[in-house]
Formats: sequence, C-alpha cells, structure tokens
Amino acid sequence: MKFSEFIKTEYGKSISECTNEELYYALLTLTKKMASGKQHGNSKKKLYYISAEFLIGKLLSNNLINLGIYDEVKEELAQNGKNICEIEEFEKEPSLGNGGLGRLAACFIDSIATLGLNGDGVGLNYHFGLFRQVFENNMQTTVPDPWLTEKSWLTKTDVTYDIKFKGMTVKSRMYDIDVIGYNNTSNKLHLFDVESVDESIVEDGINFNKEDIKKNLTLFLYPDDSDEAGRILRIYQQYFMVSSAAQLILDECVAKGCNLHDLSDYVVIQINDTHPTMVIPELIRLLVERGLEMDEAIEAVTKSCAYTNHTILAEALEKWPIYYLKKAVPQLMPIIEVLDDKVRRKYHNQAVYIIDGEERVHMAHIDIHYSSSVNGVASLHTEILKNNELHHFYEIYPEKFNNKTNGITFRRWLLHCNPQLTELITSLIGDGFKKDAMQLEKLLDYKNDKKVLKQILEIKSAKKMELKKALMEKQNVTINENSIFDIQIKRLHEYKRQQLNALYVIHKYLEIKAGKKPSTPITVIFGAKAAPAYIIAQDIIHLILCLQQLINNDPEVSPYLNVVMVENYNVTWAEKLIPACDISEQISLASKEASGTGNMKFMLNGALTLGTEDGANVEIHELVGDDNIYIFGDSSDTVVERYAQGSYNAAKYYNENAAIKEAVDFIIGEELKAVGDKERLERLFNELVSKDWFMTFPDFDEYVKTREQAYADYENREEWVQKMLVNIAKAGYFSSDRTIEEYNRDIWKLED
Ligand code: RUG
Repeated sequence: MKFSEFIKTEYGKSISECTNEELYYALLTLTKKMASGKQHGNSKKKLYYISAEFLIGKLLSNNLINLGIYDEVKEELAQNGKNICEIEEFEKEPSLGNGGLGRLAACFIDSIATLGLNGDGVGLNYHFGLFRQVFENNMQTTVPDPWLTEKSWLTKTDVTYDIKFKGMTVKSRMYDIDVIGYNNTSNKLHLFDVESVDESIVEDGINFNKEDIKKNLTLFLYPDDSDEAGRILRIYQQYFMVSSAAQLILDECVAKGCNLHDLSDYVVIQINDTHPTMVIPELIRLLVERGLEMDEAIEAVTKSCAYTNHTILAEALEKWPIYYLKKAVPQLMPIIEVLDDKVRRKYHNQAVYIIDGEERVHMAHIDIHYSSSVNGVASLHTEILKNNELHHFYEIYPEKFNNKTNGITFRRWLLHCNPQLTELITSLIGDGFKKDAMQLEKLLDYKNDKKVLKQILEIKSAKKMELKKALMEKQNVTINENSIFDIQIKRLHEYKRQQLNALYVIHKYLEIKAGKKPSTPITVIFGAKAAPAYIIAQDIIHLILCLQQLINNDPEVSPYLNVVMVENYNVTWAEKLIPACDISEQISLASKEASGTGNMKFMLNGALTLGTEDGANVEIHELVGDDNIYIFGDSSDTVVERYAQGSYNAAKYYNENAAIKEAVDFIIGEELKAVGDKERLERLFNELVSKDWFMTFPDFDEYVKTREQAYADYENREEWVQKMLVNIAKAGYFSSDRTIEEYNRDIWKLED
C-alpha cells in the first residue's frame, strides 16, 4: 500500500493536510504494521543476544530503508511538499547505550535479522537512558534523557515475570521493538521494564534514591557507582535483566518441545561483556529447580552460553563483592560457590578462581569457565587476551578462544547517513554491495577516474555543508566548510586519549600565534560523554570547552583553527559527523582499545584514519596499506612491556621535551584560567605531569609529525581523494553481516 493511501484510510486526510508530527506517527504505525507481517527467523535453535546496552539510534529511516520503501516514501512526501528529514526530527533517539558496546549490539541485531537468523536481543528499558549532556560554564552537566513517548516503537507485551530479590519480589514486563532486516524477516529486541518504576523520584539532575529499587530499577543505564548503593543497584539491574531473560528463554524453548536436558539444541546465549554474566548461575538455578541435577544443569548451560570480551581494562572487568550479591540476590551465591569449587578442585591456580582472596566474584571468570566460546573483538585484542590478560585461561581452554572482528551495519552507516555516496557507488558498481559489502572493492577500478574522484570530493563538501548547518541550528556555532574536518567522537576516556588531541590543539594554537599558519584552516571536532563520577574525564571536557572558547574568539587564530565540541553526542550526531569527516582520530594507547567501530564508519565514508596500531586500526592498516592511513605511536608490545616494568616516568618527558612542556603548561596558563576553572585545570595538569597513565607523552612528537603530514597531504586534493576511494573500497570487510556470519558459523550454528 502506498503511504498516501495508508494516510487516507487511517486518518482520513491527505499527506499535505498532515503536520510533520502526524506524518511521523503515521509512518511509525505503517512500519510497525509492515514488520508484523514479516517472518521471524525460525530455526529450532534460537540465539539470545543479552546486553545491558542497545544503542539503536533513531529507527524511522533505518526501518524504511530495510523495508525497501524509503525512496518511495521520501518521494511521495516531497511531492506533497514534505521533507522526510524534518519529519524525522520528531523522533526521539532512544538513549539505551553508552558507546561502542551498545552500538555494536544494535548493528548485530540488524545483521542477525538481515541474515534471516533466529535471534533476538534482550536488554532493559531505561526510561531516562544514560543521561543527556548539557554544557554549562564550559563543563558537562547531566540531566535525564527521556525518550519514551506514548506512541513509540515499543510494543507492550503480555509477558511478565516475577523477579525475586532478597526480601522482595518485583514484576518485570517485556516490551518489544521490531528489528526489521534488510530482507523479508523481522526479529525482536526485548526490553524488560519493572512494573513499579516511578520517574518522579528523579530530581536535581540525575539524582534519585538508589535504595528504592522497586521505583528506580529501570530509570538509568549505568547509575553512578561511586558509592556502595550505586554498585548494588547495578547488581539489582543486572539480575533483573538476566532473570527475566532466563525465564523467557526457558518458556520459549519448552514451548518448542525442549525437555531442558537438551537445552543447548534449542538455545544459544551470547553474553555481551560481563553485565549479563549472572544469566549463567540463574539458568543453572532455574534448571535445578525444574528437576535437573546440578552437574547436568551446569553442563547444559555451559554448552548454551558464549562470552564476548570487549576490554582489557581491569576497571571494566566486573568483580562484585560477595557481600553485595548476598544483599541483593542471595539465591545465586550457593550456585556461584559450586562453580568456584569445581574450578578450585581442577585447577590449582588462584588466577583462574571465581572467588578471590578478597571475597569478590570475578564475573569474567564465570563466563570463561562456564561458556563454550570466548571471543575478542579484533585480532590484536584477541591475541592480547590469549597471550596476556587471559593467558591462564587460554592455557586451560585453547579451543574456546576465538576472534570475531567487529563490524557495522552499512544500512545505517552508509545507506542512511550518506545517501549521496550510496547513489554514486550504485551508479558505478550496481547495488550488489548492499547485500555483499565486499563488492565495494570494485570501486578500485575508478582510482584514476577523474570524474568519479571529483564526485567523491563534491559529496564530501556537501556533507560538510550539512554538518555546518546542523551545528549552526543546534549549537549556534559557525564552522568553515572549506576547512579540514578533523574529528574525534567516542566515549570520553583517558585511554582513548582525547587529552592528546587537546595537547595538539594547544600546540597548533601556539604555532599560529607565533606566525606559522596552516595552508588550509583546520576544524577540530570532539563529541563525547563522560561518566559523571569520572572526574578526570570531566576535566578533559572542561579543557576542550575552554579551548573552544579561547580559540574561536581569538581573531588572530580563529581564521585558521577552530574547536567545536558537540553537545550530547549520540547516534544522530554521529550520522552527521561521520560523512563530513576528513581525518578520523583513533589515537588510543596501543593495546587498550579492544576494537573501535567508529574507525570503520569513518573509513566507509571516505575519511582517513590517523591512529595508533590498536584495535581494529591494525586491520584497517592491513587492508588499505601504508599509503592510505596515518599511523603513529608506540606498539602494543612496547606499551605492554613498559607497564610490566613499571618504568614509565611522565615527569621526565615533561621536563626534557620542550614542546610537551609548552603545551602542558598552557593548561594552567593565564589564557585558559581566564575562561576556565582553576581547580579542574590544575588537577588535569597534575595528573598528566605526575602520572599520564595512558602515556600520551611518549607518543606526542610522532603524533604531531604524523598529523602535520596528513594535513600536508590533504593539500594535494587529487592524491587525497584517491586515498579516500581506497578506504571506501576496502571497508567491505567491516560489514557486521560478515561478523555475524562468522559468529553463526563458529559459535551459534543456527540453521537459516
Ligand atoms: O571500548 C570497546 C571498543 O573498543 C569496542 O569496539 C566496543 C565493541 O566491541 O566495545 C567497547 N567497550 C568496552 N565498551 N565498553 C567496554 C567495557 O565494558
């Protein structure tokens, strides 16, 4: 049915008579209706992808694309004087994730549906998401990010479960979002919510009573865990998620004829990071409750579960004190003790125990012993897991370890966010790449085609103009569309080294002040949210915002250098920033970024990577070759060795390297103090000079040199655009369809 006919029958009006808001809701209704007519993957075995985050982004355009009606609807709207982009403004972006981990989960469920696999996502329905970032006085403040509207992509289901905590029972209810594949199938994202949730308890930014579990359980993703109540609340949330999931899983498989002894023939559970780890003891508990012997239950669950590790940072590998677990979910402790006991009997190595000497439960250790697969998310990352971080486990279970290099869905990160580039590619190589991304390599035939190269540059310019317009509208900031767009967008974390980028900006500012002006102006763009309890991350944001104010208002410098930090960076911003980018900053300390997925999105949209040999940058480098990427910095081996020796001395670099000293001293100099907060700037200065835990100083000189080289190369537009083309052509490997095919081939083994 055409959209105009749908509008007529549903609302008795024509498209032109409707407001944009009415059109948005009409499209939402139409889409949901069409999704309900699609088949769900239906193999005997089913995958449950459990994740604390699903950073799905706005759904309207993506759903229309996957249904194959985007162009038609856009055209019909245009004929009636309506603009689909303006209609999309009515959609609120669901704030159900923090960063790459959640966005990966979103790309994966898109690919699972697209490949027609029988797999659903399972997570939580956070009413206020992570938080909304608001800048005030050059600082991040945090407020709730409400995204639920009365009519929305969520469908309330009749599925409810009792979730038992110590001394109380709460009711969970399942809400579903259709996950429409780019074919004929549609799966589900199941989001559980607590029935007794109460939004009104939130006051004063994002504060609420952390002990009022019945009311607060599904208010926020990652509530502040700087105090004990916050940490225990995370346990309540995690258990609520996995107990709901476990009950759903058992209900669904029993309904299909599973007798529970054969659980692993019906079920595979992908545990995304350690947040859903408690699904292992919870399923064992439920199976024993339903009559299985403990050993058999453990075996069935081990066979059914698979774990993905996304980090080697110790702080992100959860270890919960037994005392917390006993307070919230005491029923799990006897099971966890049995699991630990089995490990102790078999392996006489404390490093692999589940319960450590400080009475803490290592969640990743449960996952590794009691899953059948353990995977890293890029080849370097998996090697580091095997050889360093999880080496003791690798020695025990070499067969469990495998790599699955991350991927991104090209539906969102090319077709949706860059229709102009999509159209050009289609006109050159046909649309086979939409189903088989490796076909993008055919673009290499056009490496010397002047007309095509010119078109690629024109598209980049058009996307820069679009970003300029958005920044003006949303943030009242003007940028120069003829400048180099140099962009770093990702969670704010010291290991990702936004501070290194900021030090470069200071260095450049001082150079310009001293009369050395860049040939082409540079716009440095940041986007990042910092966890509210992560003080140094807040300080880095403060530094960037102060630099923005100082530099953009300096008439001597601003014609050549601008700094912009987008407020409340999210998927919607990423969709505008990535296609406009020239240089993609991927400058984490080698060994620390498990993969990165922004790096893949930028490459696909013709940006060149300026990065360290870390995460998936290594694979990007291999694919595009030395001439089409800018690599700098110490290798992961050097970094690992330096940590092992404990020999790093930041102060020595600071004292001996004049360029570093000059840039770092600037943080506490008069210019910045005039626009910033003395305490914050001094704290950041001291942190760098006395610690610099993520080793920005050893990489500084090479970073500056390599960045300058990239800027110099940009001047040769003909060669630069060839590099862009190679990056686009080689991005096919990073399609999440490829990643999901590998997960299915090696781990899930679902039939089509
Ligand atoms: O930091 C990692 C990224 O390198 C990676 O690309 C992404 C998806 O695998 O996961 C990110 N991550 C890791 N997010 N949270 C964590 C640790 O809990």
